[in-house]
Amino acid sequence: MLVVSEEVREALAAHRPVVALESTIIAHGLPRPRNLQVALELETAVRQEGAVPATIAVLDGEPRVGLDKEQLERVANEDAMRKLGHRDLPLAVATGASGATTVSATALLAARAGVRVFATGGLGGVHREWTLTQDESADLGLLARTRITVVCAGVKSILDVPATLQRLETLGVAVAGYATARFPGFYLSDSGHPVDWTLESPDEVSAVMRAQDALDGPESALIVANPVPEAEQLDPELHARVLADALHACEAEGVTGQAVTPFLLDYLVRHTDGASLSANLAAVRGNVRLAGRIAAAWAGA
Ligand code: PSU
Ligand code: MN
Repeated sequence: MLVVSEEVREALAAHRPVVALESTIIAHGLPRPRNLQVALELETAVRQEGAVPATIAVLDGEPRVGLDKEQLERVANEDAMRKLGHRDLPLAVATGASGATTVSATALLAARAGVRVFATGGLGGVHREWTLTQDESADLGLLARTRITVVCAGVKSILDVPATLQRLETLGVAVAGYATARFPGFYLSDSGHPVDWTLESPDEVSAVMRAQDALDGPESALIVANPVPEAEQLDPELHARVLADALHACEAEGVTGQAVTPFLLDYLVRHTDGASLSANLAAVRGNVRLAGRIAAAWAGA
């Protein structure tokens, strides 16, 4: 049922490094036409680390692992691209729909294809209004049951960061900071919350992956939380001020449910003069490069 591109299939068969990339960030997380440029740029960054990129999406009901340029263009530009979490996959397949995959759907498809390392921007998590809405991303539950290594820059500060860390603990998902003892804050190098473990090199990450397999515990993920470099982060004061304003505006305008995240992200981009977008891209770029190096260490292990 999975359509794995020839390049990705050959790389996996030869035990060469492969990095899975999600597509929701392209279809729904970035403005056009910047989104297509970023999609191509991220694939190039993976190649520069000596790994093969495998961007994942569902096109006309076919879950695809590894997209060509034309297929990437469809993901970036088609209005009919849905946002697919893992629960949506059978529905999209059976109805022939097309959609970009979130972290949960990407992790599931990557693992089924035999791709062990996955790079993204930020994970979904627990929303601040959880007590009213019970809105917690399906990313967390899926990562508790999928053997994959996800390189991310933490979660966005528009979410409830400590609640998200607590849920990851409860669900039994391993979390390690990469060269930091602090959980990154997506736009910021430090969310203000600690992590229990720090890994210092791709080899060390790869050793943890081997230990996960050897221990044969529940099939859970490893989250490698990689901070955006301090020089490229959003100014923390600007971040705090605009985030507070955005949360107020959201409440004042009565924005709720699925509309909350796009509203807040758009507000941040508009009220930081694009600085939040620059920090966002710097974070994703760094994650993709690190994932390439981890995939190389894993392939050589
Ligand atoms: N965080 C970002 N940008 C994104 C997402 C998260 O900074 O585009 C996307 C990811 O694909 C993530 C998804 O898996 O949002 C989570 O959505 P939800 O909360 O609906 O599960
Ligand atoms: Mn959500």
